[in-house]
Amino acid sequence: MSGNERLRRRLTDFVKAEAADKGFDLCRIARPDAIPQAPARLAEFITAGHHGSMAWMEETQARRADPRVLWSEVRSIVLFGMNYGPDHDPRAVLAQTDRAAISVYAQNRDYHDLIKGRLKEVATRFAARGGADVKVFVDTAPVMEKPLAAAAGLGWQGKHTNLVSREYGSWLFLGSLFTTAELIFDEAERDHCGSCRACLDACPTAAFPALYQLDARRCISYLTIEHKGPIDRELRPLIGNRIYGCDDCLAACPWNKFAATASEMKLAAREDLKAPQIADLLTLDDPGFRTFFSGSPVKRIGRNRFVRNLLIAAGNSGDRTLIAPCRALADDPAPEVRAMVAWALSRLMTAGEFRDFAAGRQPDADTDVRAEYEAAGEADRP
Ligand code: B12
Ligand code: SF4
Ligand code: SF4
Repeated sequence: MSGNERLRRRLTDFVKAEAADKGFDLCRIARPDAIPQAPARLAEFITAGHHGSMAWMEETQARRADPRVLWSEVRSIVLFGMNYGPDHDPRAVLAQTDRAAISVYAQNRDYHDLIKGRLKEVATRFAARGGADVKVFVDTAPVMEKPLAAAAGLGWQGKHTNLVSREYGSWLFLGSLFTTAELIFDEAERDHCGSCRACLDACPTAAFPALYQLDARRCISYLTIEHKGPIDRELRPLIGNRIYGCDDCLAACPWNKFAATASEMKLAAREDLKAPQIADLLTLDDPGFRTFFSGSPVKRIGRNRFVRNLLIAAGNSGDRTLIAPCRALADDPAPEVRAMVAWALSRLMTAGEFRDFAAGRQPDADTDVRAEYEAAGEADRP
């Protein structure tokens, strides 16, 4: 073994040991040129409009598609996985229509802060040891984390497009460390989906136009978290009580049976976020929302979009006790809230009750809200 190879081996062992020490469950290394199909597939996704209103995907396309465009000096990419396996079946809450379903990843503190913090610790020690430059990324940077993680062998991209691991199933957060150091590359993982299509069949909104492809515009995760405008009327009933993200395709994967519960205590679910009452959450004003979701990723969408999502869940609940808390929001300052009050009440009230309620109101100043009242009044109901 040459001196150069010995150094590569030492640095590779060092970064993997540091990763384990900082609580990462998986750590493997990819070449910067390891994802040759990614640029064309990303281009296809964007050309088809599957990114919806996430304009940042389009703006960062060149850098995202190729790590060497993001940082020309990168020589090795270290991929990290942290298991966030739940200790309960996240689908159980979907049958409790008076409750709100928050996706597993958002049931405790924001994973971005946790993982970024740990990655920075690894990066600092690695840079001091190897004298190389480093950059760390989690989620928000223009890095295609899933194909890179698959190339490094953390798992494979399942038909639901997420990375699946033989040890942790679908429940892995990803992060990366780019470095100018030459490390020893790992082998890619092969696809273990076989003829299974459980994730595709589990999707409530039929968001997969083809195997291994997602149309984000139909995905509940996109609709409840990323999408700011009104949600299509025909998609609203399919959202059920999912108010922040969705886990259905992940939870359906048979590889989860090998998954362990998250060992990182900071990723364990907050009890009060496992199945909160819709009625309670509807009463949150802006300060109340910020306090309740302090440190949580849910805070990111702001109180108005959050209440918009809750009103859709209320409208889907069939629970007439939610009429009063929905009515209480009819004059909310946020038009997206007032608009969804119209939709929710039109679903919870009888046609006569809704007609009387709507007739007793001044026409709304906002055109979208007026349109909701008109559409709701015309809906075919008892
Ligand atoms: C944009 C985004 C979203 C969007 C779009 C999702 C998507 N699938 O693209 C929305 C808002 C919908 C979303 C939702 C979710 N997200 Co998200 N998201 C991202 C983000 C920022 C970029 C993903 C991206 O580049 N998409 C562009 C598409 C083109 O790339 P792709 O998904 O890799 O698509 C590949 C396949 O389509 C494949 N392909 C295409 N054709 C074919 C054909 C064959 C034969 C094969 C084999 C493959 C193949 O090639 C493409 C390129 O590699 C990443 C973080 C990051 N920086 O990478 C997190 C990330 C993917 N999200 C994550 C999570 C956890 C979620 C949710 C589970 C959250 C939730 N519970 O609500 C859902 C899951 C929904 C789903 N089924 O994908 C995790 C996934 C972890 C993992 N184990 O994979 C990531 C990696 C964040 C992180 N750091 O942990 N997300
Ligand atoms: S997260 Fe939910 S809505 Fe999105 S693709 Fe998966 S099952 Fe479908
Ligand atoms: S549910 Fe089946 S098809 Fe989907 S990712 Fe898991 S193994 Fe692959």
